[in-house]
Amino acid sequence: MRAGFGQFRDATPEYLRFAAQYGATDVLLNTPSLPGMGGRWELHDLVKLRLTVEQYGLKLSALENVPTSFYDQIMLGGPRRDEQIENMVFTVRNIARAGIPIFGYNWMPSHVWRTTPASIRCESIATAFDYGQAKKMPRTHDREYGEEEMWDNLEYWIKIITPVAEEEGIRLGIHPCDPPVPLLGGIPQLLRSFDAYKRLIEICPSDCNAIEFCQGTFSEMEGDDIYEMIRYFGERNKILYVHFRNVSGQVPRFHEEFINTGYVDMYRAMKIYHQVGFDSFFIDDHVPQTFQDTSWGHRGRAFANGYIQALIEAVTKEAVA
Ligand SMILES: [Mn+2]
Repeated sequence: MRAGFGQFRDATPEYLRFAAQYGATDVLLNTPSLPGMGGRWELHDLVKLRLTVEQYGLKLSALENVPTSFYDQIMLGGPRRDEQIENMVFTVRNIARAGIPIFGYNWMPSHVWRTTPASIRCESIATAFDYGQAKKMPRTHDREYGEEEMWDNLEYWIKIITPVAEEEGIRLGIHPCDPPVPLLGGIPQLLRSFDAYKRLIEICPSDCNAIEFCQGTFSEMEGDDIYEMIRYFGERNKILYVHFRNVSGQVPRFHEEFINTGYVDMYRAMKIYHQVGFDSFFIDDHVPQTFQDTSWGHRGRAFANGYIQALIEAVTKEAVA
């Protein structure tokens, strides 16, 4: 188990030096700003990304997300779906051939939603969500979409892309819909529960049809047990990597928290990853904003990453002792 940094777009010397200085081994880039002409990424641009990261002694272990415009019609079943599928197959093959072993993406045509932020410990600012407020927001697309048509679109895609991933030796995983509520802006938040993820992995029983395990979002799922979900998906080798962050509670209302002050016992969680033989990396995902921190959150992330490193050390040494 390893600690990584991620959630920055570009492989700049500043971010990479920061990650290396704080002892990370793995790096994840989120929606790197590559020339996406024609809605797809080229092999040479992806190879260049990996080589840049490796110059700092780090491993480019995953790419997270492509621009939503690359595959919105795949999610919604629009008229350009097949063209987008062709381009996405091209991109996924290129990510694999560039030597990047994991591609994580999401199934949220209208992205992550939050409502008014919360002031937490000593005026730190954390993002928050209140379903009551969000329900008043207007539709984000042309019409309201149905739950089952969204499942049909997802199944159609998974059945096409999984064999491609197997052929190329790349693992794909989907981030849960955040916040995990039934509907936002007229779009079903399909992957919002333990049951929904069981259904997803059963579409194609393959190591290449897996999960970008945002523990933060899984912890937000109403009525579901986070420890049980880590164990269930961990034992089945479905967890590609982990967004290791904490929240105050579950939907319909929650705010984000410091890594060690949310409702989830992170030590207990880390022990389960270790017990099930999880062998990949953790990143902080996002952190509360504190005094004089940068917008990316260098201070907050250094704290969270150090906490992750300490937990990994603790559970690993305990198991040996
Ligand atoms: Mn996440």
